[in-house]
Amino acid sequence: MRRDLVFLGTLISLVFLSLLRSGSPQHLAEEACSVQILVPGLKGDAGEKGEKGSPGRPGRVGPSGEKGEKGEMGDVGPPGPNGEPGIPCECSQLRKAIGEMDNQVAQLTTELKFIKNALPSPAAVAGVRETDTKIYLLVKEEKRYIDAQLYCHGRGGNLGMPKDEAANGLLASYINQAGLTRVFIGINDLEREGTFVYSDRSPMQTFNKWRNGEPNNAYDEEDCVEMVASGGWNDVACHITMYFICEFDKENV
Ligand SMILES: [Ca+2]
Ligand SMILES: [Ca+2]
Repeated sequence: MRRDLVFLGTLISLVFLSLLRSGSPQHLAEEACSVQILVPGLKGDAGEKGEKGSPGRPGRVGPSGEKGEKGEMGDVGPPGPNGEPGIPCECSQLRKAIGEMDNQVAQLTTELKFIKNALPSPAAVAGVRETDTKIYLLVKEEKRYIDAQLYCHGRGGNLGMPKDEAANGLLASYINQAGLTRVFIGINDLEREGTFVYSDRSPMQTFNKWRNGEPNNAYDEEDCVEMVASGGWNDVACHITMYFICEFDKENV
């Protein structure tokens, strides 16, 4: 814009000058001085730099960029801190308990020796019955046949298995003296109906003490055997509960 004004001013000055030259030559020198005043002078020195302007307004918010691709999986992190130390083994207490138990075992062994040597019938004192080879234990807990067998087996024995007249008579007197009428003994036909075996799986021999009319497999569900106070046998349902007699081989005790 400024350049255009300068140019326009120069143009007007030249036109005015040419008019003066063509119209009044005698006043040329005089007029030329006044004309020179109209002609723009030389460009001045650059002015001092202005003060810095105030910052402009912020621009409009641009459009959101495209979604970036999923980054790669990071490295495995460093291991976590160590856990707190565990409770130390109370070994001294365990040793102490074991030591006390050793003392008790020694004491019981001494007492048992005394009983066996001093008394005529140690079995009676201990509440069991015994023969030369067996020990019988009447268990006064009502259990199903299978649980009774598990109980005896868990203690290294079996349900009582009377395999001759002497053993059968011993069990019968045991039941009578305890004031009972019936107990489970270790005989069953669980595997094959009508084929009774002892609970150690040994087969039935010629000896038996079936009561009259037994075994009758009543209601088609009698696969276990009880002994009544007379010493007789009767097949009964296995799921009923009653007391029972365990037997143990002396050599295994
Ligand atoms: Ca049966
Ligand atoms: Ca029966």
